Amino acid sequence: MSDDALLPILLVPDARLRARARPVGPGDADTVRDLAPRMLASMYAAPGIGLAAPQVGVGLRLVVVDLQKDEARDPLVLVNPEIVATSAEQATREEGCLSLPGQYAEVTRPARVRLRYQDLTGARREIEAEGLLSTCLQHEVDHLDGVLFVDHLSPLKRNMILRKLAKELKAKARERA
Ligand code: GNR
Ligand code: NI
Repeated sequence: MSDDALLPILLVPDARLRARARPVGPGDADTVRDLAPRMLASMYAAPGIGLAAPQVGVGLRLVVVDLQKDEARDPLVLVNPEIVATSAEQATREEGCLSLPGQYAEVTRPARVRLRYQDLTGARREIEAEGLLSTCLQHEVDHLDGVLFVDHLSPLKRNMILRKLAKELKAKARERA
């Protein structure tokens, strides 16, 4: 199937965002070849700088990322990404998530990460990231484990954000009715 339609992005509290995704295997080659470009298109349309397969209802360890600096596209597709090393140094950055639209909070994570993954051809690759790319990659790998950026906050801040989101989504649903 080769359908260019955008993939709907699941919103909290969809249970599929809380499930652990399974590794991509040799039998998933067709699925991944079809899904990766559609995930990229959906990410660009949102717009966002990253998207994990569970956010579009697919429980596979597949992530797309593009920081889109200077409007030049530089898509990165990561199959079975794994964080293999993190810096002791931490960094705090404001995060948002397409599955929690309109919600933002400062999250502290390791400043730098080394990530192992496979590209679309199945070749093993490794990258080291810092800055926004480091934050984004950690945020995406979290999604594969059913973890959201609000899980890194205090229960008080997390609940404030979740309640605010629920209220805003309810108001939006009412507007549409
Ligand atoms: O578009 C996104 N921006 C962003 C900003 C700071 C930290 C992480 C991100 S990822 C997010 C898209 C998304 O929800 N990916 O899962
Ligand atoms: Ni996200």
